[in-house]
Amino acid sequence: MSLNRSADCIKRNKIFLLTTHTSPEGDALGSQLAFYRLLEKLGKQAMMINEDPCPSGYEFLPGVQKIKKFSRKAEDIRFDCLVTLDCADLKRTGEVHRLNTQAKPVLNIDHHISNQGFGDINWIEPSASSCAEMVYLLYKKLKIPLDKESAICLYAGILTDTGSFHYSNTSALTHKIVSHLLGFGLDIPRIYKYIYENVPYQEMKLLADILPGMRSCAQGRIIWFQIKHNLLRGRRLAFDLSENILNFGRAVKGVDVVALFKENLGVKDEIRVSLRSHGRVDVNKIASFFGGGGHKNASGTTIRGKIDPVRNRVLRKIKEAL
Ligand SMILES: [Mn+2]
Repeated sequence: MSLNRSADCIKRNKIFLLTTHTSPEGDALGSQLAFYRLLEKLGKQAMMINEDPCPSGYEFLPGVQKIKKFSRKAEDIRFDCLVTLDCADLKRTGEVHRLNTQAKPVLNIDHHISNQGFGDINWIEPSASSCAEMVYLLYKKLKIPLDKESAICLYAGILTDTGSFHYSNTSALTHKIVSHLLGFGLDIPRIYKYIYENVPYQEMKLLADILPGMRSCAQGRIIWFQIKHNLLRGRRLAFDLSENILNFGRAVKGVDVVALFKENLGVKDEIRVSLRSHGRVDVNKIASFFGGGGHKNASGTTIRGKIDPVRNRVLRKIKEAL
């Protein structure tokens, strides 16, 4: 299995560039930082470069200040292997994959079912709750002892990707791993508070402004929201606004699919679509139809066009799948 090949790849190479997806969240940053520590413990050289900065809710993660922001100047950096974590395709890294000017081997470690295996070495585990769970297995495989710092990073990844252990991706193995991580004396209430209960007042007001726009269709089986770009006005948010809106929709009685349509800030006529399902509808299939992907119960895509026609096309597709 590809865990072995990933372990071999790590042993074989000396200098690594680690990256993850744009708009990074707990699993992206947690698995990247834990992987970085694993390399450090093996005496390897590594650097971390991401397209987007770390949201302030994750600034407590140990080592996060070592992550550099992508810049074209980095184009002459040298490495033996590019590692992508939690990225369903290479585009999800933003511009960072362009740093691989010498076409060095790509190690692709991910748990998205839509991942087509763009790497030279691919370890794709759709049954894993999170990429962090996979990085934990690498620690085991390479017999690298965990420490409190790596445990915090892995815990943050698993916590966020399982919706605090209530999504269907939460397995017995997930809890077994978490049980081991808790042995390092993690301050659970503090971690939870940093990630989920740390919303600046003005940002919570923003959420409160969007919620009245909630709409339902298909006899309440679809709930949808939209965010027009003038609402955000280029603000960098400290919390995951989209995730909070989607969670709100998930809680509605009788809902099968929640959809969020967000006008992208940087690019005109580009809509980011996020989908969540309670399990009856495979939203990875719907996102894949529109060129995106993800998981069966959580997926997303970016579609060119104006928000109204894009929304109508996607809602029609969801209705077909109900
Ligand atoms: Mn993930």
